[in-house]
Amino acid sequence: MSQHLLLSLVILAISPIPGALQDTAVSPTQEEPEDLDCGRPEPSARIMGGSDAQPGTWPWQVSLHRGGGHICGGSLIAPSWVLSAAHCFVTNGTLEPAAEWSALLGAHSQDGTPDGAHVRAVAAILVPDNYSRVERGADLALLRLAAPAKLGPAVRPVCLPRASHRFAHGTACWATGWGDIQEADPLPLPWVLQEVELILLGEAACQCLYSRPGPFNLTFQLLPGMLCAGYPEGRRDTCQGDSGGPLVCEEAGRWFQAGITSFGFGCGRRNRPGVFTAVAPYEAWIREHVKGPEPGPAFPSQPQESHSGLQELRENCTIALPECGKALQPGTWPWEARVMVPGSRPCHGALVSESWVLAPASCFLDPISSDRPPRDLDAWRVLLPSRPRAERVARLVPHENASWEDASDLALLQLRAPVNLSAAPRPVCLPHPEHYFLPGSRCRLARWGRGEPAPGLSPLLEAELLGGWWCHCLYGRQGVPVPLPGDPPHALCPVYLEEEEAGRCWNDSRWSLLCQEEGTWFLAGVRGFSTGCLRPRAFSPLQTHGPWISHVTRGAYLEDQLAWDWGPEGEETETQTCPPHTEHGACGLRPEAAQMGVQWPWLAEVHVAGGRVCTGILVAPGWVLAATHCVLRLGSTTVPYIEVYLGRAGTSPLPQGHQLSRLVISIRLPRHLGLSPPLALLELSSQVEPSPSALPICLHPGGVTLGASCWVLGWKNPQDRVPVAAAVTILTPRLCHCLYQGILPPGTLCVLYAEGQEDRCEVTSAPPLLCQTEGGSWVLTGMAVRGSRELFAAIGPEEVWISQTVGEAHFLSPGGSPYWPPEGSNLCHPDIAGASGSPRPALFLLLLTPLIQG
Ligand code: 4AZ
Repeated sequence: MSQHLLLSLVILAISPIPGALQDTAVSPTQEEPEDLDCGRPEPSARIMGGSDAQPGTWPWQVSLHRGGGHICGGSLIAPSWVLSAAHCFVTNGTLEPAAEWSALLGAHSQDGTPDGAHVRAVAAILVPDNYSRVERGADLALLRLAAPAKLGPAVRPVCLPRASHRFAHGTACWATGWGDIQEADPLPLPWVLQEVELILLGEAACQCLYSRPGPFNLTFQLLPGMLCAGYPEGRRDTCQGDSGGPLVCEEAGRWFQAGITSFGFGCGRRNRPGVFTAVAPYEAWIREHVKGPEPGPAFPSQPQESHSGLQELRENCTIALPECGKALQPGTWPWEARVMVPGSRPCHGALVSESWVLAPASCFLDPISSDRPPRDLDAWRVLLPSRPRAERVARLVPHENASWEDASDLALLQLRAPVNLSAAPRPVCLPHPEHYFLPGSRCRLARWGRGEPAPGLSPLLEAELLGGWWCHCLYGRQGVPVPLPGDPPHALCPVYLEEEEAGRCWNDSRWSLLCQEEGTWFLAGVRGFSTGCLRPRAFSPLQTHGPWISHVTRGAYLEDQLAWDWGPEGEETETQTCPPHTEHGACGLRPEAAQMGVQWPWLAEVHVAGGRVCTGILVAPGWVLAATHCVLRLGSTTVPYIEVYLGRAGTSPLPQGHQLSRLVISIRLPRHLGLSPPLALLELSSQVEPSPSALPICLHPGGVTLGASCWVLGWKNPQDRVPVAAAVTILTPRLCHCLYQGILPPGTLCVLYAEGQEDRCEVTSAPPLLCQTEGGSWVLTGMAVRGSRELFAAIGPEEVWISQTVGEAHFLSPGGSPYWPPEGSNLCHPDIAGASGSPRPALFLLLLTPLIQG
């Protein structure tokens, strides 16, 4: 359907009721000749959460077709006139040609044409001049049929209310249509007309519900000429495809059309009732435009309850709270379901509604012959918390793409009888597809599937959710842009707030990720994989599966986001990509704007016994590189007691759990560089989990590449150790050689500080030289030479030593042009040689050199 209004972003707008309507308003006391019997179905006798209508119950219901299919609903108001919604016929501000439309009258199902049903061509479509978009109101249209409808038991007009009439809020009315039965879930064959009872909500109640921030953090201003009907708790509602159809209320034995289905925020969502165009305010407009020889619409007088004005004032604002995801204590999950299949270990899943349990499909399907469904469902049992007896299983519905390896390893099990939901068991909440779990959300693990965790592993671990950029760049697929907030993420990543306990191995256990929003728990991700023995760090998001789950279960608790502070990431709208990974994973990541975690994830403080603090750089999960002269006393033969801190940004406060420390258990020196080599590799007592506060930097075998920008990273003050970066240019080897008159050991880099940046970092801590490549990776290029601000021991030439020592150093592939353009002469200009004490005048000379030499 082209009028795709689902989740249409709703804007704040107040526009006055169109003046034309008021000018021509008809006096309520004026008696109309009652030329048409209306609003009376033949005596005898979805819409979301609705049910099949009986044939003939709603004889004014019209189905409006274009291109051979049902697009919108409508209502017959006179033999030649159908009332519908403007948005069905206006695309990009243009009214579609009437000739493309036809009206199906007297239909009960869209499948076949039963007695009395007939089709009429549409001769004209009229839309109010002030209609622009649904959220701005005036969403109504009049359709003139090319020939009058054949009135009969299945085809009769509805009554219209007069402009003065107010339908009392709290009235139970009915909406009808062939629209979707849930968001993105079309009405199945045989397309029987659906009916649903909806309660009229007063303006104040509706505005109150729609003023609560919703997805995309937008609210909606209810305008005059709109009315709401539904329930704060949602679940019963109109949906896409019902638009233009009628909302009718019975008064004095006749059915009056109170509203035209217009829009809403999704379908059946909590606190998001359907919004309808109120028909009464448009009496004058309808009368004015319905012309012709046949009888016009009927506006029979309606008894008006006198206190309706007061009702609006008395109405209170009832917000519905989620019915899912409530846990009294973390760790005792009231939705925890254990599926017992004879002959295998219990499979852990989650209760998602009164009758459905979600669990991995791989628990139940044979990976080799997964197309063969299990036959012994009779013997299966489901154990739920606080239930005296095990539940029996009626049905197993594997995800259509269920396989052992991918993120759709999901199956739904239907219980034979629904369970009574109380404190326990209670279903967990599931996210809608556009759900955005805020960075920093609090999460925990829950058992998932059949893996047996090693004793002592605690799912009670508390974690914080990483921002989308970090999660995607640490674990995401390369070359795929970082999903924007509101787009489904590829992964959800928790960072644990407790230190990893050494010696525990998380291999072989499977977990799901529960995340909390305002005290309500969501099943956010499943199948967290762990690499090595580390804790599971990337989960497959469940949100893309929400529509499948609600399609199968028809009752799962899908919830909108409950927390809204999007922070800087939410405002980030530019698509971003990630720097390349190496064979050992991500390295050298640093977001443009500092988000959660530290700004320099690989920067370590190396605390040497005796009080000295040196700069260190994490080059692998268990290794830090530092300048030898800083960590080892000259001539000393014993390894000092050294502690390494990661995840610190000086004294600035960091979220709990982001700081970690390790002891140094060995120091390796590159002996091939002589007796006092400049670089030292420090082996840590245990590896660190990659995170925004502890992530190895990248290395580059060839040194620096063209286009890289380089910095000396240190701290200004050794006491508070707040990191500072000074911009530098690395000088060409020839200039370096000339400046220092060839006295430098091979592999020494010389830098020139940007104007005014010379004194930013103090030198006794031996700061590193870093460069950011054009691809975005941060590369460790050098470590400071003792006592110098300008000289650095190059890292690139030590690739073999580093790789052999640490095993998983992140050497980027050597591609890329070198940093320096080819140099002409090897000779030093006499004025440059010897100017090493003051590199700035020397650089000046360098720039002049071609001229001098020329
Ligand atoms: C639609 O897209 C639509 N839940 C109609 C009604 C509602 C939402 C969407 C109200 O036509």
